[in-house]
Amino acid sequence: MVLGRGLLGRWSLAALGAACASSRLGPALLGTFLHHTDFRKSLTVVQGTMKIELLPALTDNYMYLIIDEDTKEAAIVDPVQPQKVVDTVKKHGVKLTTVLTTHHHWDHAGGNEKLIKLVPGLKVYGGDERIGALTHKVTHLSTLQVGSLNVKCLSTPCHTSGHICYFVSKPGVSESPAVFTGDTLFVAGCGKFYEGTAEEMYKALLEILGRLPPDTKVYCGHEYTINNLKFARHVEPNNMAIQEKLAWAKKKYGGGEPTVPSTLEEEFTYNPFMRVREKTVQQHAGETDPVTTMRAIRKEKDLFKVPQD
Ligand SMILES: N[C@@H](CCC(=O)N[C@@H](CS)C(=O)NCC(=O)O)C(=O)O
Ligand SMILES: [Zn+2]
Repeated sequence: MVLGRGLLGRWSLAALGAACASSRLGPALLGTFLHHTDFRKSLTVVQGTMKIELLPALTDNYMYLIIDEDTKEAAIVDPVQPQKVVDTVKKHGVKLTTVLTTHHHWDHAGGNEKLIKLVPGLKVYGGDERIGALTHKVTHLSTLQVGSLNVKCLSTPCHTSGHICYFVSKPGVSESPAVFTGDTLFVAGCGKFYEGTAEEMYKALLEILGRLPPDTKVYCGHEYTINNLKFARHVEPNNMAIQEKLAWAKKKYGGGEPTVPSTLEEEFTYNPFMRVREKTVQQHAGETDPVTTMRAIRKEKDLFKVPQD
């Protein structure tokens, strides 16, 4: 069972990587991938009166249903598999009003058009004209409401030029907030620089996301944690936080469970792209400046052969 999942995972990850930025190849591959999701369990995280259901999609994507328990209003992040979203909304008996799209790639935005047909009247937010069914274009620090929850849009261009992260909080409570980071920040990694620069990713990770409250829970666009941690270990072989998180992530993934969410505080301990100001990471890159270190380790990860341990 576990072996089967591993083999399928490796085969399909490579295919999805090739398809990621291509909107034409995406739908053709979609059908092939659907059954792989069966191995991956969903998970509900309760953060005060905000409830977040993680919905595995395709091979390694996540969709997130955000529920405001006070008003029973809900939003969905990156609904690439619309029928699964509709079924989950029904299960919870909530009213879906909002789509939050992180970026235009098909594995994130490719379900928008079908979803608005299934649920007419939805508001579709995003930061890029290339996003299907977009009704509300947002920019940096735009705000919106989902019931009594506040959503703040954070512009983080680099993976794509119109990428938006969504910071969700409940006013007047001490519960941790949440940030939906799409393909900007992953657990222990970051997105490829398809449409941006190392300067932009530095700003996104260290100056925008990195300055949110440290207990903010991080909900990212893909389950890439194990591969990311193997690269992190290559960059910092003596960092114990990486070794511990990798052992934990292997156990979780082996049981079909998500390794999401993390917290920003945790990311600063094991994510090499969040640690470009650290001497150990700079020394590995042979650099002395955080931005050139960011550029060097991203280039290195693009070519990194993940060990099969
Ligand atoms: N290398 C990815 C494969 C697919 C890929 O290239 N994904 C895009 C997003 S759709 C990306 O930005 N990946 C980040 C990375 O490879 O570090 C993996 O870790 O399995
Ligand atoms: Zn993606």
